[in-house]
Amino acid sequence: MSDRKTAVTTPYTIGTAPFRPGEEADFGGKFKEQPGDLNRPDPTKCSADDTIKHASGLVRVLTDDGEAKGDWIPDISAEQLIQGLEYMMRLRIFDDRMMKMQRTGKLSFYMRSFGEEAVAIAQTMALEDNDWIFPSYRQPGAQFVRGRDMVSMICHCIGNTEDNVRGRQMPVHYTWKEGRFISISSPVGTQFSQAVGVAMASAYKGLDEACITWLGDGTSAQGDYHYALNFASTFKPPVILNVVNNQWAISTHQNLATGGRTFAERGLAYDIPSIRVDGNDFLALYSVTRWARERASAGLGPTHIEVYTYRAGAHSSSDDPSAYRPDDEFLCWPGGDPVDRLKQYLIKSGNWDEKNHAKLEKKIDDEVMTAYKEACEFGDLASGPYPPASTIFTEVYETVPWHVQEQREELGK
Ligand SMILES: Cc1ncc(C[n+]2csc(CCOP(=O)(O)OP(=O)(O)O)c2C)c(N)n1
Ligand SMILES: [Mg+2]
Repeated sequence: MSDRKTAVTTPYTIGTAPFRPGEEADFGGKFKEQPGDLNRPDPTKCSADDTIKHASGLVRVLTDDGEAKGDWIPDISAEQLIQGLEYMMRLRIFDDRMMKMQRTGKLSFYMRSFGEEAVAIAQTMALEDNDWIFPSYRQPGAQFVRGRDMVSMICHCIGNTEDNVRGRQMPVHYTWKEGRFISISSPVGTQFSQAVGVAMASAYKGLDEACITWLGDGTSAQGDYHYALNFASTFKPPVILNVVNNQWAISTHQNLATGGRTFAERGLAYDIPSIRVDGNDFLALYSVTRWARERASAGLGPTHIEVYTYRAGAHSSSDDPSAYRPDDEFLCWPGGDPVDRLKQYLIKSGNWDEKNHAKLEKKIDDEVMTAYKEACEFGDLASGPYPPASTIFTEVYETVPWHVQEQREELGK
């Protein structure tokens, strides 16, 4: 892997992208790290020192031949795995349809989770129902696991009268109180400290309610990441802190953010057990997250995880990756496609087949289109209706401050 090129001539090595448009992308074929390389430490006793190898290595379960191997094989049934596959398929089909809506002027903006579907889905499935989710814009899939209705998600993306945040958020910046899915913020990284704070409150109240949060490789350069790790290190609350290293922060490659070490290794300096996991391996992700959840229940506090994956799609509907990377780079990613890898594993273990897969794909696509039509009954982007202007002033403060009241009166709403 030639991923340590130098951006400028200095006495130091400053990382840049391994391949640029017009170059041939080549990540060396397969990962050198293999399932079975790393042990699964006892979650109820593990210290940061016990994870030194896990922070620089890569926890995998699925082999290159699509079998499960090693200490990290999770305790999960075939039915649950089929459910996980269905959630991932739903997210991918939903994303594809919504992206088409954006391209035809029916949504103002959109962001896909393409290539990273396993992340939010496997990790949320590994949690308890009363755990709190502090996502970035790349984890809307957690809502499918928690059972959010697609119509309500589309109403939000349109910003119509049934949008549960009344147009106060950009599309895809979901919030869903019933599912303990905390509002996604546009300024990246704020969720990390919030998750640690809520986890501290949960520990203080003696509740077995963990928090999970994610931020990107680029976002880990924000102070928010370090504030959160510092508090997590000091107070040891039940929190799962994920850095999703999907190789890119819009057009900036992750090599520029690390300085050479892995993202996972940074957690060791805060004395937090830290694990690097193949983010396209559903079984490995589920297993590592379950392990972290067991640590939280046992009162051992935080776990820091680097989810190693690849952003296969554009950053957002406003981005054109052909300006900064080869178009087919994602096809060379050694982690492959998370949906296809779980599908092949289920087929190989005799629990799934192509016929069922095609049938399910068609069923989900019909569901998405039916949900879109239903959502438009509450207003479409071109002609509304939209939430009334008065909602700018409501549902934010329990007691409306005088200056907001004054502005509302001035507007006459
Ligand atoms: C505080 C802040 N700075 C900059 C931005 C603009 N911005 C939005 S996403 C993004 C890149 C984030 O990349 P990464 O953290 O790797 O997440 P990914 O998109 O890859 O999931 C940037 C710079 C922002 N939204 N907020
Ligand atoms: Mg990124």
